[in-house]
Amino acid sequence: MRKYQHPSLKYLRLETLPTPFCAGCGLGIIANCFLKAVEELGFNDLRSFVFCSGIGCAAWIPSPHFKADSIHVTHGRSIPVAVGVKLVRPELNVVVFGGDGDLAGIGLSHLLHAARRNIEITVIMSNNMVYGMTGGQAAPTTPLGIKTTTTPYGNIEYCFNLADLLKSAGASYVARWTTAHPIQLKNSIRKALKTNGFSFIEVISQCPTNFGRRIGKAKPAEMLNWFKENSVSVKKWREEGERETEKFVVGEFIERKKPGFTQMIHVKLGEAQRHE
Ligand SMILES: Cc1ncc(C[n+]2csc(CCOP(=O)(O)OP(=O)(O)O)c2C)c(N)n1
Ligand code: SF4
Ligand SMILES: [Mg+2]
Repeated sequence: MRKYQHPSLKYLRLETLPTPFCAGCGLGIIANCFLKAVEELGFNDLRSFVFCSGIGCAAWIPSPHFKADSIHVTHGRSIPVAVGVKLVRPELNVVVFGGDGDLAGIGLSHLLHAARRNIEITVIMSNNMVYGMTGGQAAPTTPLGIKTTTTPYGNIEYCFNLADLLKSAGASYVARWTTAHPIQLKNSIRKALKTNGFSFIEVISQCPTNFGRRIGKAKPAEMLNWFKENSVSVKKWREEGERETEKFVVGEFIERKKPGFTQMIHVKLGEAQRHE
């Protein structure tokens, strides 16, 4: 009898497993959803992909685990590298994985400008609401009032609504889900990979070690229940006037067709050559 092999295993460098993620971390769910989406889209391997990531736990999703070309760069700088790769090799699927600190803290301006240019790359951001790797410091995504190592009496800063911000910046596709919505997340990743422009998916994800423990939800399941019970659809949120809310607003924020940056640059290059 043939031994059952999980379909995603063919995309992984088995010698790099297990991953360094803590038990119950949401990053495994994100990786799993991504590989399931890739499989459903009919890719038998990851040869047509290039993955870029910066620093932080989330940045470890593709590198070194995915059997693909991947670039692990300095903190916050994954997007410029991804943009460079896409400009030189537009036929490749360029995907960035990163954390909220990496992409929305130190790397925020790169993220916004990539969305504004609508460059044809996919960015998947794990939002665990803290700097997980360095011990759970507050990030620009930490909700108001939450206790972290750097906000022991509760955070007094408002956090970004990143999905909304990326929509305003000009991205072609923007969605937000939590790790308690794996089917919706997988379907969004499929859409993002097929988007002919900038696609951004924010995934609210559990960091039981450096976040959950400090907010009284040390068990991963408690965090997943928190996400599930406190999610509201973007449709309902809009109907209710887009008010500031403590809920997790989930769904697709925008899906629109407009030319991407590499497409436009190649048109302009052609025009310039004809005028020489
Ligand atoms: C230039 C620079 N500044 C600070 C750090 C320290 N540092 C490493 S990871 C990290 C934050 C990671 O948080 P996030 O991107 O949210 O990823 P997570 O670990 O939460 O998945 C920081 C500040 C660094 N490596 N380089
Ligand atoms: S510190 Fe948090 S984000 Fe990092 S691997 Fe552990 S649980 Fe996951
Ligand atoms: Mg983080």
